[in-house]
Amino acid sequence: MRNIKTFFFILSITFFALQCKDDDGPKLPTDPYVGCCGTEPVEFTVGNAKLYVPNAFTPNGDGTNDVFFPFFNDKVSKIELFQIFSPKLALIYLALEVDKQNPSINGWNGIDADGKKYAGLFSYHIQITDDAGFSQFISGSACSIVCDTFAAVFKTKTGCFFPAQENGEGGLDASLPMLEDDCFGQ
Ligand SMILES: [Ca+2]
Repeated sequence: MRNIKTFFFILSITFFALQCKDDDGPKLPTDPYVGCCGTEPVEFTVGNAKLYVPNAFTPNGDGTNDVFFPFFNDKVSKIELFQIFSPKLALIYLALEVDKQNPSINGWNGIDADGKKYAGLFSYHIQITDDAGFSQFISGSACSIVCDTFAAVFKTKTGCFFPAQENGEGGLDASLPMLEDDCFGQ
């Protein structure tokens, strides 16, 4: 009997201790950049068309990497349904068509559907048609980086490719500088 009482006493103490541990102190905010800069491709081929879609951008209005949009070569005839979704598949941004001459005007500026700055992982879907009429959807994921304290993780992350690293022909030139040292902190 005594042993059973002792057992339940220890059990209740353990349960209480675990509960205390759970409520112990303020919760740290979650890193919004988990999953950024993965192994997914940033270059695509659709028939004759070639595209580069960066997987990171920094919409802080400093004139560098501020807008998210696809880069492409001169074999693209049409870019339609440029869609941005949250990880929970909520539509954040939609452009029915991307202007071929000036694609950045239809790009996404990092503001979500509620008018707030969006930080972290998102997915995109884009319909491309090449100059022979071949049409295909491409999709992938990328990250919006607001230049806060969490952005320091990008100082050491590898595999992040920014708009500034486009090669001028719808491809990536990873040797080009990303031009983002200020955003990631000193
Ligand atoms: Ca920027």
